[in-house]
Amino acid sequence: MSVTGRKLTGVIAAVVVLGVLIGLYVSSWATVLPATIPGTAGTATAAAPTTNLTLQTDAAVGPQESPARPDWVSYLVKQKGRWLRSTIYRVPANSLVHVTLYQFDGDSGLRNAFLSQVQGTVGATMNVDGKAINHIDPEEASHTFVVPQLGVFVPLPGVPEEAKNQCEFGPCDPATMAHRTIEFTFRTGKKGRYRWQCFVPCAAGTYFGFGGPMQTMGYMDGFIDVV
Ligand SMILES: [Cu+2]
Repeated sequence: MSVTGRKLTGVIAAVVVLGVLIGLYVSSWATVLPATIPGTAGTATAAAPTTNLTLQTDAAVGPQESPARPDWVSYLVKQKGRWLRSTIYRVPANSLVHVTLYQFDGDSGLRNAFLSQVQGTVGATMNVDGKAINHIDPEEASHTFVVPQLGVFVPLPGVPEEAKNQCEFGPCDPATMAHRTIEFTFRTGKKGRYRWQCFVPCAAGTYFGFGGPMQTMGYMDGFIDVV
């Protein structure tokens, strides 16, 4: 084989190896999914059976739930008294889902003010710290809980900067740390997998705030498995 031929073979081999490595990286990134967490049975109403979901949002998820990315912003879900980092929830079809969400993060503001309106929840309303409201100030938004296919849009107001006992990293404790409590109920329809996500550019230090935890499954977006 000529020198050129050998060089060419070497380059082709290197390109193939690199391609395989990139493929493996992308497939592992795309398939490492958090565990599916079932909602817990709530009190059924006359309208439909009810499932409860208890969530929190943290400015930094902390080393316990994300050893590789402890400083990423994240949602956590409560299961059997413990906070876990998962954004995949299982709830029954044609039922009501009652969400209690403890918001520990400060505000980043919404880029699209339209999303500061509560939509698609029962009564088109949410409860913030015990008060029923149907919108927030767009600048006040810390995160959103949005299920586009179900038309559910819930903006989450942030914790004021001057609040005492701010949570540094998750899991945060609603009994002792500054937070907002947001409650709302939405109706599921037919069976299927529904994407949900945050729309606030909350990923500090990333491009336009939409990188890292905003585009990695298990932090600021996930699925609702309606079964
Ligand atoms: Cu967010």
